[in-house]
Amino acid sequence: MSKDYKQMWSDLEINLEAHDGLLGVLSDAYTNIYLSQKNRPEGMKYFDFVISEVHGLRIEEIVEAKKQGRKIIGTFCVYVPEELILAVDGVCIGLCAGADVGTDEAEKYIPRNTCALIKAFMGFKLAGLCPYVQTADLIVGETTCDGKKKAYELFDEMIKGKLYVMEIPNKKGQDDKALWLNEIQRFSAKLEEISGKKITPEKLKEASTVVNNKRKALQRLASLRSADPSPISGLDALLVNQVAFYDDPLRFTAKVNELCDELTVRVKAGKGVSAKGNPRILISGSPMAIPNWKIHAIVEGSGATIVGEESCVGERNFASLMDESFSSVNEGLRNIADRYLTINCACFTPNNERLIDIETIAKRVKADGILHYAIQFCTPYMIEATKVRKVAEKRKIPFLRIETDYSMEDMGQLKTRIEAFLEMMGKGVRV
Ligand code: BJ8
Repeated sequence: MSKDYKQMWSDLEINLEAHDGLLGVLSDAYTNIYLSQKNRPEGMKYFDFVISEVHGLRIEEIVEAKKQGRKIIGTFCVYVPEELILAVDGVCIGLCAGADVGTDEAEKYIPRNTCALIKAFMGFKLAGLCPYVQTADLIVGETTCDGKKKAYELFDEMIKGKLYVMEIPNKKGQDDKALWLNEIQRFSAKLEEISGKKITPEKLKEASTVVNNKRKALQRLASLRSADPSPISGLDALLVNQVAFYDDPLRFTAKVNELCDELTVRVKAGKGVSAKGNPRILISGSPMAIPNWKIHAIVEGSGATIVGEESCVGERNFASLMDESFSSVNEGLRNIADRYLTINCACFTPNNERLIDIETIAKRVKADGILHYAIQFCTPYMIEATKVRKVAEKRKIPFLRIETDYSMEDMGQLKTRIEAFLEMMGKGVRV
């Protein structure tokens, strides 16, 4: 950290002692997993800095934005339209948590067999360890999986009624589209109410361009990973995708594009993070919120390279752009509704489009194997794994299904299974 933020954390009612412990663990994990990698692009220095200041400088910026009257909106799902938040000059922060924190406390409220992501967002709040939650003026939940939907009811009491829930349909028919458009309109009215600012066509256009540019930069990064050898490790690419949820969008986009410029030079020179022909793995499944680096660390520590993530912390977050050609707010809201319904989350039924996405990505990144990752007890993704297996079979590449939580207890067992999976590479025939 560049300076002492104790007073700021104390003002935000952070549990200082436990927080020091958390930052220590995070810093050790980052040093072991990230800084020990060889041949990292120079452009990753910015992201290293962001992580070192994850509860420092960025929080200071957010506190400052709040002082200037901007509203801080926390979200848990890529279905919540960032464009609308920016259109009222708000700050959008992704709040999902990827660490085993406050679990005992969380389990006093929710069953043990709840997914680790839900336990973590509740645990971080109960343990007084998340300065992002503390700064939020509004936290947006959504009706996606049953676990989240019901946990939000309890979470609302913990955050003193700051929760707002968007209804996300479970299907994509005409009635569902109408419901979803109505939800977008309701959310935009809520944002106007709490910010005291009107969404104008100009503001919405400006916001759409900012968010689309961020998506384009992430698309560029994703496509550079198609090169063999990949110019960047899966771990580093995952980190960039995680940082996308809470960094300032303009600065983030500029830094991702700078990184991509460097990676383009690497690709032209045939340089990469591993040897040409190294096993290339596509990860598909539940989101990996920061600092969930477990699977990437094991796979890449075992010698393979992760070349794509079909995940909400990955392709599902940036694959489609919003149509910016609108001339009224109503038209813009329709375009937002259309764009967000292209996200193929396992909470929808049927969800065959996700399988098409996985096949397309696997082809583009030249995946030698698909590793399906589900957070333990994440029923939607655990069940869809059966269908994802068929995509791998169709492409005649190995498939591995993993269900795990945030603890480190199963590291040895996972390593053994992943190594056996990697040994199968080369037996598959690419079509
Ligand atoms: S659009 S994936 S961000 S809902 S891991 S809490 S699904 S039990 S996070 Fe998600 Fe939006 Fe869908 Fe994406 Fe439930 Fe599964 Fe836990 Fe999950």
